Amino acid sequence: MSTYLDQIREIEEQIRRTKINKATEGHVGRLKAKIARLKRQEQERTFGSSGGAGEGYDVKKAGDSSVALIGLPSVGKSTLLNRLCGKKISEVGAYAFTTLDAIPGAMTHAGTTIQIIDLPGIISGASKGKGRGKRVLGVARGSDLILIILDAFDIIPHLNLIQNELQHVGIRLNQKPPNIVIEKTHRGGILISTLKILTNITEKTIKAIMQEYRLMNANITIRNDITMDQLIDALEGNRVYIKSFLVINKIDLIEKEEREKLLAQYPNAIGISAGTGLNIETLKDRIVDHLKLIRIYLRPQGGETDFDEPLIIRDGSDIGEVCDNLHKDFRKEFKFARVWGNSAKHPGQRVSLNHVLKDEDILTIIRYTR
Ligand SMILES: Nc1nc2c(ncn2[C@@H]2O[C@H](COP(=O)(O)OP(=O)(O)O)[C@@H](O)[C@H]2O)c(=O)[nH]1
Ligand SMILES: [Mg+2]
Repeated sequence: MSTYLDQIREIEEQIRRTKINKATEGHVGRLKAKIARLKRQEQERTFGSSGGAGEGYDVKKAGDSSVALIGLPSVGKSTLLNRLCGKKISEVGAYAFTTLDAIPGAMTHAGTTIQIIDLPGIISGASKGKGRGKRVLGVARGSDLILIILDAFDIIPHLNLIQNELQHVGIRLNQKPPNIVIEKTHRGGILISTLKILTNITEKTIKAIMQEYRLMNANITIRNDITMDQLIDALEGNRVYIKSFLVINKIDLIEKEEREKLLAQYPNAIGISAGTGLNIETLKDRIVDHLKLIRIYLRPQGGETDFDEPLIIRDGSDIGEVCDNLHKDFRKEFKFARVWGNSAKHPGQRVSLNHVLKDEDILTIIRYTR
């Protein structure tokens, strides 16, 4: 039995017993930081220090974005993959663990091609290396959207388990990364500057947690109303922030009235039947919406705009990212660009690499040619 796990459990128990108030907050903060460190050590021990995807599971990114299907065995992930991609890609089975590899498929919808990855069923303890779980979670870390697939008859226990496992490997669902900048200094202790009033954490606790990370002299700038856990996330680093929603499958087996009652309890969920195809088009729309993709029409210098095949990129991308998307050398060879459309102050505005594009912009990139 791992001593790390014993220690973690013991500290968690201590936190549970402590009533959080102004007097105990710093103490709890330190305990939480200790847990985060122990978890990291435990992960490094089990998986090596990278913490990323394991060998054999480097699913190559294809398409405009990738979506990971996460769920326990037999909830219908493989059935759903086949349904979304319109053909049989993944084996469906009535028994657990039919899928042993991550299986990617391509879904085309609303002008985009999206990679859907069917992952082997997650089981309890996956983040600690069980059932190839670590690799599964590694692929999930690299995706743009995570769909938590649930069986309509097993929602609560599965949901809790999956959320715990994802949390444990540093995946934060539907959270914005906390806006915290930490700069080490040589003297002067810890200087805290905040742009908003902090309602969830005191300055004393911030200092206590930072000391737990051996940061005695540092400037910390906090731009939003953070919690203890978010500060620890920032100090740990290696966290990924991914969008997610729940997909409740097999609703064909539930009476209509019961269905509505059930779904009303999960506002962030969509009810579907991968088996019969019920609500699949709505699910596809939702996937595309959540990925926040935009279309960019490219116009070669002195040529015609290609309106037929827009470049699909993530909302918020700048021209530098478009360059990376087009060719590995484009960023180096970039001279300037011109944009027409929603992001342009005037038609044909001359812009640089950090210009952020908007949906349906027309873009011309001018490069130094060698
Ligand atoms: N009634 C019903 N059965 C389904 C549905 N989706 C999947 N199944 C069945 O559930 C079992 C497990 O499906 P599978 O796709 O292999 O699950 P996975 O282990 O999560 O990949 C199979 O027998 C499927 O036919 C559904 O929407 N309704
Ligand atoms: Mg499967």
